[in-house]
Amino acid sequence: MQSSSLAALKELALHCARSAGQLSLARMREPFTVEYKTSASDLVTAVDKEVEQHVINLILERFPDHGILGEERTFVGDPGQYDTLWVIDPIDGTTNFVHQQINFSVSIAVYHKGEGLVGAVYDPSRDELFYAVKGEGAFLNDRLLRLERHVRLEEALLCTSVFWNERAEQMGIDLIVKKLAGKVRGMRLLGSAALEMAYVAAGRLDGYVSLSLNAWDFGAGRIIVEEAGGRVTSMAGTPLPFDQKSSVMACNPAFYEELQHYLSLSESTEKD
Ligand code: 2AM
Ligand code: CA
Ligand code: CA
Ligand code: CA
Repeated sequence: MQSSSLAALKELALHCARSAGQLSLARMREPFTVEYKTSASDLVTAVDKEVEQHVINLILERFPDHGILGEERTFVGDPGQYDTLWVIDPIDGTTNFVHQQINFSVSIAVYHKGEGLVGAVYDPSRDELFYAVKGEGAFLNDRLLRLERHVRLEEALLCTSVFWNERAEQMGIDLIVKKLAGKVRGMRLLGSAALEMAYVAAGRLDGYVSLSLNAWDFGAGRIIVEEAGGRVTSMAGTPLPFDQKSSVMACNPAFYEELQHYLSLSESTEKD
């Protein structure tokens, strides 16, 4: 991948993130339909689908030979067949979009043969764009993000997304919420995994843990956290996969080993 094309990918990814965020803000002010996907706690709106289609159109206009893996599956084609794959979540935090009208984001990542090149997470309600380019660092708007502060686990502010369903206990929710919460300074739940990972890169949170996420949830956040100097793996310490759900931990490097050791205790449990 030549640097000129990396610059073109960055430019388009940032444009897509901003444009999608503006579209979701505009649509939020009008009535929109809300449907249940699998249950009353798993929502999708007409805006999720419209924004995903909008981003796909922007990408294919410029790069017709690229593939797209999006949560709403608006792209026709097998994402596994493309060297360059855009991994997108048009609205991450749909429940927040519907209920709070804040704390949601657009997540856009570009991968080439499995390597993360560009990640962008845009929070339109605060006009905050978190992004990173492989080897060029991570940024919040124009500010460089570096995780330089040494944080001990006891001093850490952690964030998690847990699913409050009947399978939560089986998936290890007790380990994360009851036991881990007792070891750290504080726990938060914001409801947008992409934004929570971006906040780890920005030092607003020291770590993020989830029992089960898809590639579109963590695709951009992983690149941004790593470029800021953080660590991102599954709770077992393995690289994150594209083709199946995975647990995710993203954190300040200072306590990565300690947190990973702690979380690996629940990694053998069944995933959603
Ligand atoms: P979404 O809003 O794009 O669906 C909420 O805690 C976070 O988890 C959000 O990032 C949300 O993404 C994601 N999420 C919601 N339901 C999920 C599920 N059943 N499995 C995995 N991730 C989910
Ligand atoms: Ca969803
Ligand atoms: Ca999501
Ligand atoms: Ca989504």
